[in-house]
Amino acid sequence: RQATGTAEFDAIVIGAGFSGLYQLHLLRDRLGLSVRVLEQADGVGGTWYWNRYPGARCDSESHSYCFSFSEDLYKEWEWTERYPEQPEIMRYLNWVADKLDLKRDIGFNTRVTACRYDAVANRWQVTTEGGETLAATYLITAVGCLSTANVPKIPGLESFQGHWYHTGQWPHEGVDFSGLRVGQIGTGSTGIQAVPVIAAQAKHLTVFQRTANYSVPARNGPLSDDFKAWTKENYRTIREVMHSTPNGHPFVISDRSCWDVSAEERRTLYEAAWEKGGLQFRATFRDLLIDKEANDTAAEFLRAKIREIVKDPETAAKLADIDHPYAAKRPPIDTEYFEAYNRDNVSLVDVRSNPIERITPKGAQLRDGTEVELDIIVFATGFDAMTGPLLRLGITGRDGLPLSEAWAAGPRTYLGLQVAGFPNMFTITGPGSPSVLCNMPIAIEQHAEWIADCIAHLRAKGIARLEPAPEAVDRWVEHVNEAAHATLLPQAGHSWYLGANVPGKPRVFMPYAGGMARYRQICADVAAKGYEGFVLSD
Ligand code: NA7
Repeated sequence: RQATGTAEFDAIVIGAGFSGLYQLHLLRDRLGLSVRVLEQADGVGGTWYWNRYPGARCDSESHSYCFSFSEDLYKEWEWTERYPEQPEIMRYLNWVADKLDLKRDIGFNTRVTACRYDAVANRWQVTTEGGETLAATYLITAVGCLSTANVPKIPGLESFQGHWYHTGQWPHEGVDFSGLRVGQIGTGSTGIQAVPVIAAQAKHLTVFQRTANYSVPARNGPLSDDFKAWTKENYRTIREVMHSTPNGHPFVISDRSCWDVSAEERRTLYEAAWEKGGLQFRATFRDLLIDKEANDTAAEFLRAKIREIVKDPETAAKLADIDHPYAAKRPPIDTEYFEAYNRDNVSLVDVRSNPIERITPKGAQLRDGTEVELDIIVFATGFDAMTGPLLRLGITGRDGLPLSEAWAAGPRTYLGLQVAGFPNMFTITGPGSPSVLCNMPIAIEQHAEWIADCIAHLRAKGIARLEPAPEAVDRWVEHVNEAAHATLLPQAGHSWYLGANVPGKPRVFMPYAGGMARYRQICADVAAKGYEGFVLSD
């Protein structure tokens, strides 16, 4: 700490979720840098610290939703279920943080309000809500992609006499729904997890659906001792698979085309995938995400399942009225989601045809004049994804350029890792990276390792600053666009991949859809060519 009161470090990392924890470990314990992590919560966990809503569980399988950089760490932890539940992930991340002795370098309850690049000193000046000032050569944002809650501005919400909650800002003490009339807005991955759990407790649950969604059963359950032993014995193979597939999951996407088999065989394969459950459903054929007609066969199979499960034909029709290709939006997986609509205490309102016009003191007023009386409103309405968490950090780069201005027409990065005009700032899982289309820890490990290697290079060579050349950013943005348009993903016009869920947000397809394995290779090549596309200066 200097006389000015500014605490000086080599690197400042913002966020203490999976990304921030691993980045701290790499920079501090492998490179020997002085590092400070700033975290607004009072504990580690990031996304999992905040998302404590009923049914909160990861869609990646537990043996893949963890760090795999250390064989010892991987083998020492024991998961209990096929998919880890929020409290178990929190236990895991706290265990990792303690094991690697990370907490002593994390400032908790510390919200960053501004990050300013000082070109003369070549330092990032960071200010916190509590009035602290810190400075470092390297600024690394580890703020996650889905951490800025999107609460729709429905008129009258302030007049509501009941309680309302967003799933991503859930009270730590939980919410007791017993005997209460609950309204849930949103049927994305989160909403689909929450419905059956809330329905089991509430007096009545009304689900307000704007966009119907596919879902495949998760088939969650306790892990057998045999499986646990198998994951440990096969650590290397599992890691190799996760590193070689486009989505970082521990399963292989079939190299079979949907058209290689007869309609009957196709049905048998879909049926087997449905029984097996989980995200693997989309791996049934290699062309499901690139060939619309191939996708239609999966989509129709899944719609038929909804009609089969849901007894009331009118409700089934609303749930199956899905307007986008399967997996063009993030495909949810569930535990008894569609089954929940067979309960007497669950009803579905299609708010596309009959929107909520306003929230009244007593509930939700629909366009057709109906007032649905509610005691609690649950907003499962998602996030200002990818750019939201970065833009709220108050970042200004070279020549006082605010990030919000640099990205006024949508995010522009090189490799999702750096922004032109923001020297020595690195964005883990930034827009333009494949992270949200990938099993997250696999993407995070690659980003954090690449950043650590890059910083090691700069220090070894005595290079003061690194930032992308504008032409490299142009080329990457174009490549991200091409990669998206080679798939069906942009066809889901209302997805958060496009920023379409937040009114006024520029519509840019943000994630890199070219696959994690390909991306890993591109990043490695860039580094091997002396950080091609970056400007390195003294
Ligand atoms: P998502 O996937 O963005 O889903 C949000 C849901 O909320 C979706 O059904 C939206 O409908 C709906 N929504 C949003 N705003 C409104 C308004 N104003 N009125 C009615 N309905 C609305 O977020 P999740 O939290 O479920 O999942 C985020 C990620 O977490 C997920 O992808 C996984 O990676 C884990 P829409 O589709 O926009 O019409």
